[in-house]
Amino acid sequence: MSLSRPWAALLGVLGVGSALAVGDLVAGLINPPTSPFLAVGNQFIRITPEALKQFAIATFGVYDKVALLGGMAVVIAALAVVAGLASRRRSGPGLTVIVVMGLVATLCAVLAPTFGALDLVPPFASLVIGFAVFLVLHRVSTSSAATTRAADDDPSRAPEAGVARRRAFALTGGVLAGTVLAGVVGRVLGGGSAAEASRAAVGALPAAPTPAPLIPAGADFAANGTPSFVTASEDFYRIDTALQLPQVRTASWSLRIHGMVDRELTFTFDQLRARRLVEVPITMTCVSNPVGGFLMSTAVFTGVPLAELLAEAGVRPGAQQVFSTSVDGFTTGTPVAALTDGRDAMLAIGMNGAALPVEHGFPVRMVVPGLYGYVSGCKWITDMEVTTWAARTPYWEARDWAQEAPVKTQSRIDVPKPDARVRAGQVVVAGTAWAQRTGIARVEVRADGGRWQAAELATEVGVDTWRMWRATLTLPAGRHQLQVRALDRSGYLQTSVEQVSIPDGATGWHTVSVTAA
Ligand SMILES: Nc1nc2c(c(=O)[nH]1)N[C@H]1C(S)=C(S)[C@@H](COP(=O)(O)O)O[C@H]1N2
Ligand SMILES: [Mo]
Repeated sequence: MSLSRPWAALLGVLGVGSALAVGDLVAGLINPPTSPFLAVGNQFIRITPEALKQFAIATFGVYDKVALLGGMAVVIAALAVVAGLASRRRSGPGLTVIVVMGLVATLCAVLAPTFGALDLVPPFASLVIGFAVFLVLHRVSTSSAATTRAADDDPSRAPEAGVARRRAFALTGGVLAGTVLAGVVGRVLGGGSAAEASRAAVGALPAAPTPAPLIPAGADFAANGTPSFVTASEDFYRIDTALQLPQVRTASWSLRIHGMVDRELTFTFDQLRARRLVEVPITMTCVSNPVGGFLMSTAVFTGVPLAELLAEAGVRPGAQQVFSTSVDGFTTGTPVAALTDGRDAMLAIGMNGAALPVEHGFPVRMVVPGLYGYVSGCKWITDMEVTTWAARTPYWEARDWAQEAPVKTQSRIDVPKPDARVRAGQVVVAGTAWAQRTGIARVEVRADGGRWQAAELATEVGVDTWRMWRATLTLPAGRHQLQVRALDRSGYLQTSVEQVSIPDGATGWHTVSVTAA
């Protein structure tokens, strides 16, 4: 007996929906990131070609992940409706779609870099529940439709048809309610307060014996419109490949340092915290930061010097990179030289005086001044392998980004904003410049390709942090093009050659058009 179209579509949605909800619930109970929905999304991110990724970031910006999850939900819902509509007579087509989806989710689970056997449980539960729900609802519904049809011909069977119909409605309603409940509980369990609770328990950090120098009052020109010298942790930029924030508790966290070392070392969180800590203001920059962009921030990081840990482990001759792995499977490759040349490379446990925020890598991340984040800023770090470049290829290097990625000397105009209207005459122009490891020597601005004029520099905090600048330009009424360039202490003048971010960081002079009136 054939089901009505809306009813068949509803069964398709319930079959697939119950599978997803149960998958989330089971994952929530054992390991939230293994939710089949997220596992598929994460696999999608890993295999997306670089060009599509850049397009998604350009189009959706920080909402790229919301867009991905929303797009997936739409595609899955459409498939579910089609599966239901194709099953108006027999359950075969719908069951096939559910099995294929279950197998795809299982495959994505297996392909995850963090895969463990237990991760098979959520997709398996999804498959079994989705299959059973669809099969049973389909049976009950088709038999109800058949008795209703029979009652049309033989009115004496009307009570029987009524019972069958009520049974089908009750069961379907029950499944709907169960699906919503499982989905909500799964979301709550997976939402992750585990790390927040652990972070709260860490409480205040021990006072670092070498506290960060107090940031001098003249370190920024925030009053003129530049960012504040230290970025509030909530405003610190963020780059994550994972769809969901890893939830790590200090109690179950450990770090292993191994590979080309004399002694393999393992640390618990308490052991790290008990070591000599340093507190250093460091500017972090993303290689994807376009000229004039804002994918950079500055914080005072508290942590354990990496040079000390590596000296204890004893790095063997021939080692080239420290290949770090996050609990979410993300990897970075940092040149050994950058970790041992005296700069403030550290395993950070604190940021701006508090324990590391969950979104910035709680409980421990790597921070290396002077290198872009993708080769140095491994968050939720759990493993460091001292090795060669040939032996291991880190996450972004496998996607055509450069192996060596020192932060390039750059500068940016923060005010006036692009296309701003300013009052003709004396106009204050202010912004940010950076030349990590060497420091900024001079910043110059000009209008309309005219004479370069030296800007006033804010008080220097260190060579590994950004430096604010300001200048006053005379702009007659009309449209003007403002430009900035930096000269660093090595004598390098910021290039005017325009280059995009990939493979090793954007270059060019930041140019802003304004109208004076
Ligand atoms: N586990 C993990 N660590 C990571 C990343 C990531 O996606 N996952 N992104 C890297 C990149 S590209 C940058 S620029 C920095 C950004 O650090 P933030 O999010 O704290 O600003 O983290 C790095 N560490
Ligand atoms: Mo980045």
